Amino acid sequence: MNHPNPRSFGAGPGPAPGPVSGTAPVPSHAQGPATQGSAQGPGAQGSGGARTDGGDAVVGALQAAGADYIFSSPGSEWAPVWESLARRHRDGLPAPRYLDLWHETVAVGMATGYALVTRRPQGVLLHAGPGLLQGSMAVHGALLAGAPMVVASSESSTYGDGPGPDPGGQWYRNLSVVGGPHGFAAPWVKWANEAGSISTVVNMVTRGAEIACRAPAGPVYLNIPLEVLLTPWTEHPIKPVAQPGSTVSAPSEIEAAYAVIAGATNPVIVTESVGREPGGLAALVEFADALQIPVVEPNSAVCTNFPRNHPLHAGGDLEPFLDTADVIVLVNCRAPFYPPSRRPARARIVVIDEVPHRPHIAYQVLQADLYLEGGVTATLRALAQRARTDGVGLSRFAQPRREAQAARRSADHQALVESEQKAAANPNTIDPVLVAARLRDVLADPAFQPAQGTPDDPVIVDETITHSRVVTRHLMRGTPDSYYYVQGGLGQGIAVALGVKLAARHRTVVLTIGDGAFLYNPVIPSLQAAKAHDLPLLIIIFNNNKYLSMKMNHLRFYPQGAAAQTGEFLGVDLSDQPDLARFAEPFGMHGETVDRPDGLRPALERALTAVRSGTTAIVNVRVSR
Ligand SMILES: Cc1ncc(C[n+]2csc(CCOP(=O)(O)OP(=O)(O)O)c2C)c(N)n1
Ligand SMILES: [Mg+2]
Repeated sequence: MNHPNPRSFGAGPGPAPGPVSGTAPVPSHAQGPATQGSAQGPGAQGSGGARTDGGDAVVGALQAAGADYIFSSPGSEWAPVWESLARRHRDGLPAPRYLDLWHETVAVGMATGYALVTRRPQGVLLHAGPGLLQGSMAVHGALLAGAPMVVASSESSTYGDGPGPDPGGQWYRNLSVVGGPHGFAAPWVKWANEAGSISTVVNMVTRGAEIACRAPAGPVYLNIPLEVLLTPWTEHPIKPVAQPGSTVSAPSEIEAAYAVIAGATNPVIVTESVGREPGGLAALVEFADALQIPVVEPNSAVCTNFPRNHPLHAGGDLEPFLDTADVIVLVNCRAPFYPPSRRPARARIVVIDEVPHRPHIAYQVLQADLYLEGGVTATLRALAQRARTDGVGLSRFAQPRREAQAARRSADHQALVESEQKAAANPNTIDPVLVAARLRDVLADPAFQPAQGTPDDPVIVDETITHSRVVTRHLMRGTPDSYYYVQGGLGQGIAVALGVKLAARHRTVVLTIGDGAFLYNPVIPSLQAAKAHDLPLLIIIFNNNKYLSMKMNHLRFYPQGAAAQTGEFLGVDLSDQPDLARFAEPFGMHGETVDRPDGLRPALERALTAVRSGTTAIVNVRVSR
């Protein structure tokens, strides 16, 4: 059924696709929804497989790429996909599961959360240029988070002026964008292109999925014109996409790096995202243990990388090490120094990262002396193995290092306990530290564990701003995939948490979020998705009634300015917000607002009980700062 399509890649409308065999021409200026010729109907048998169309090719290609889900925020171009899915469901044929979602941020954010946990590329269908624009902030977030997905939407190639099916006048009048949506998607995805012909659509989807899951993983975008989706296609088996191969560092490179690291007196490891790699957290533990090197997980960490309770965890601040360390090992650490030119006084810098230079980062300074660019998990294991066979070089340093780290940890633990005691001392207002500490305790309390099965291993998805350090310090644990900081712009947190829950239904998923961030979320479509797809979340709002970060930023630039003198801080006030817990009501969810410390723990217990019984709970905590 393939027919020549002379259109070039790129922007211009070009000639219309050639005649579609067996398809009666339809009026080209009709403005209604797309009309399909009868021969394009599903299930019409050709000589080979079923005669379907481009929609089915997309579904088949996503299936072959291993997508478990298609997350969609609908548009008129997707009728061919819906038709394919309806046919596959009717005929008992395989297909990715399809979720209709009510907002682009929800579709993309859920794909992000799901891909973060599974590390597999998913399909996301949005509507034309406008739907892609609406979802673009979340797509950018997926790029920063390293979440693989194939995002697709359409453009028209005929605008109704072709002999083929009529796309509908909205494409001509409202939807078209000069250069095509792939033109404006390009800077915030890994790869953007147009699948301009039915002949290439399957391989374009495959190629997109394969690119998406290569390091650094991220979203790709494909413009699949509506006319391509409506073009007849003879179903044929699509080869399943193979798993990516692995990259490894040469033994000589490992040896050179090992010599530098093992020869150091005062080394430190820094990581932001080793936990994103399959087996990365365990491999880092193995490596750090083997060489007794402390691990700093800076505040820019995006996921769980190293157990917080491990004796070698050295907190979230690299600064104390910067001028004393003689070797700094950066493991998946895209932006270790700030300002970027802040040079460690004397350390040699070993970078372990499969792709150290993230193409999406505009400015990046690693100050490397040595690179190990093989797969990170394998590299860390090889270094640990090398250390175990060595022993001699290490023994003279191990003891003093261990002692220094033990002293650091004990001081840090003391400070943590004191900050929680201080937070608990005020009987009238709720300090944010108290929220994180109580939440941690309730989540760990055996009385609130699931009735049967394995003990819970909660996942924290964090979209707080000024409270994010409190969350990581007092709440983050360190089992694999148990913490994610929402990347990019505000407003995706609920969706990302839903995607995480979709991939980890047996774990409690907690969203910690500021009041401002909550208000940026598409709350109604997000809660609808939670309900419709049975994805109960525990949502904890750190509500300080303002955009505190904006005020802090203002004061940083103008400490004695007019705003500081008069108290007129613009861009800060959220005092006329409604009671955010009440958004739960129309969905039959659990919601409560807490403003006194003694009410906190019982409220968290009730909320967790609701979540364990399958209902999303929103706890709106009025915090003192
Ligand atoms: C989409 C988007 N718009 C605007 C911002 C800028 N911004 C960063 S933090 C912030 C305020 C967040 O308020 P809240 O969640 O209440 O946290 P708080 O500052 O009070 O800790 C804003 C508006 C952003 N990050 N993303
Ligand atoms: Mg706030």
